[in-house]
Amino acid sequence: MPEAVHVGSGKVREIFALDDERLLLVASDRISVFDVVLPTEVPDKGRVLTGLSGFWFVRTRHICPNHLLALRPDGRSTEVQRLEMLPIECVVRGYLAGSGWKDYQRTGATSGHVLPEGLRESERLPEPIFTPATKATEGHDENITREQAAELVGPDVLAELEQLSVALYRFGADHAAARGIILADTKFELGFDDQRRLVLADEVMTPDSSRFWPVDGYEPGRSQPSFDKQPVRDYTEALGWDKAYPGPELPPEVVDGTRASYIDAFERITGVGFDRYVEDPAVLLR
Ligand code: Q0Z
Repeated sequence: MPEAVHVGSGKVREIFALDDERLLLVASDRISVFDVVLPTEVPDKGRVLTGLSGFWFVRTRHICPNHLLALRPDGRSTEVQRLEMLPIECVVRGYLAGSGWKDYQRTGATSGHVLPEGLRESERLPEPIFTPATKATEGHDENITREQAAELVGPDVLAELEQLSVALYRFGADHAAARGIILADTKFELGFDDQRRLVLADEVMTPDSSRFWPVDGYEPGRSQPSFDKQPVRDYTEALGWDKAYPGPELPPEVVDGTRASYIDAFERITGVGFDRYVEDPAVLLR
């Protein structure tokens, strides 16, 4: 793409500059599991993630403006408004999992939210909580207290981020629950536009930025299977892989099962057939 300058890579996405005001985000079909990108791709995964983000961007405009300018006909790339990104991740948790569960077991709290006693792993929280995290360039994001977050963005911006993030999560979790998917937690990234307004950016409520669990079989007291990546986790664990680079190749039946799970999540949440989306991605934005 000669008109675009590559400016960054994530584990599974690439970012290009189109001009001073616009970026191009491209979602590949790469998949990471236990933080390692595997050598085998899952066809259409990038389209699923791009379509889901686009769906949420259009449907959450009443809560918060966002960076989306255009969804490209390939279904896996978006043109977005270039922002001054904030240095924190806006995590919202409706259920107790991952680092939130670890913090709670150690201290009874996470990011300064003191939680009721006796909660079990994966249990639904009385109310969704905002648990900001730092952005690690290498390795894992680290949960921070609201005092630390306020030092990074200022108390007024932090209060606004919390209110927006919780409102976005409630909207997404309610929508997903009605379609058989628990949105256990999710991570938002926001930035300032040229008028210092807060704008929602990056990817939104996708399986790569969130925990999606099937409602069927949900049971607190244990970790929950991932809606999308469980076939890959099960296969790689059964191999006895040590979760270090490089990861194993995936056999075709694991690739097919994983692809089907991503497409199932896409179709449940958007209500649009995936084949229709591939034909004309703009169907999602209507
Ligand atoms: C997002 C990332 C990706 C690698 C920068 N609208 C924006 N304005 C300015 N910066 C960004 C955005 Cl979305 C921005 N990232 C995360 C995305 C590949 C890293 F696709 N980095």
